[in-house]
Amino acid sequence: MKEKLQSIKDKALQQIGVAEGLESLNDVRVAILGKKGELTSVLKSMKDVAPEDRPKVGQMVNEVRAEIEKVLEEKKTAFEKKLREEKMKAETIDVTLPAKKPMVGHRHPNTIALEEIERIFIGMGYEVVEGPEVEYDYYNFEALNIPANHPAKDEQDTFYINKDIVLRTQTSSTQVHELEKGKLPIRMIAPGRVYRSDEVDATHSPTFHQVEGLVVDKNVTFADLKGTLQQFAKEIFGEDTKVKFRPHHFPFTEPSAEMDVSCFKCGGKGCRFCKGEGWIEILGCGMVHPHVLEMSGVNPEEYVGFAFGVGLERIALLKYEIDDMRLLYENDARFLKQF
Ligand code: 2NL
Repeated sequence: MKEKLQSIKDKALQQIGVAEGLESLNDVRVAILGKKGELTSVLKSMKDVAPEDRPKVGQMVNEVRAEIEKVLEEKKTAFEKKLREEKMKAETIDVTLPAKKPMVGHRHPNTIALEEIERIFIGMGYEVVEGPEVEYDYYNFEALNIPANHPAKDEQDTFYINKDIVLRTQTSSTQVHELEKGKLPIRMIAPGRVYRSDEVDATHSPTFHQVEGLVVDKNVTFADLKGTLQQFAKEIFGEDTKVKFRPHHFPFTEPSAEMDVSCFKCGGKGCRFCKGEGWIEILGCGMVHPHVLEMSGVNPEEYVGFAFGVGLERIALLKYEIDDMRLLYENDARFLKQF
């Protein structure tokens, strides 16, 4: 019996020694210690052992079992350690690898143009004031000398929230609010989004942006208006830019004018860019109509004002030589990153 146990033990230890992995180790365990294993069958055959020898044989079996289990467990731990190390090695992260570069955003051409315009006027002592895009008909039309049934209301057809409330067609409404506050003098620009009931094409959009300017003080003249806008044109289009004022009509200014700038591509000789004209129309302006001042509680005998309105998209399109306004609203990053 002793020899048999010794041979089972030797065989087990030999098999454990050559086992190549957890699976073959488990096969050894089943073959020796399992329900139908060799050592188990020795225990089952105890009935054939003389009763007086049973305790001794039982003890021997237990010792052999304990020995095999110990070696099995050691080998199993070693295999698991090796597996864990291999896994760690395979999964290491190289923290020194350069990270993926995030996409860096970019200012929209409209924003670049607006910030440039704001910088110019802030430099001349103007304040930047923003106002609501949803306005009373009164502030958008009536207070600007455009009463019901005035033909200019047709030209500036907009979106009505109801019969008294509209989406503003010009940022002048913001300036009317400032006039009503009665804090004079005023030197401000009002940038922002405006709305018109227009079909989309290369030069029109139902929503676009305007920057309007307003100066109200004592002794302001048309010469101040001209000097201010000439300075603005030089700063935005270059020092050599000339300006030209053509008489025009707006209901809210009198007299009114449109200002052209000499073509900054050809210097005024005429080219494809200015369609051979040598001049490019840039904005509308004029002396604030006395009735407009009066309606907002400013005494036109005491105060005078000048005002102007410029389309932001118009400036952006010209400055960056973009030939279709729709490109500004499509948000195609390939287009936007060029500016
Ligand atoms: C244009 C050019 C303009 C004004 C806007 C203005 C504002 C007040 C009083 C008087 Cl509060 N005028 N703004 C003046 C002249 C031209 O915009 O093409 N508008 C349709």
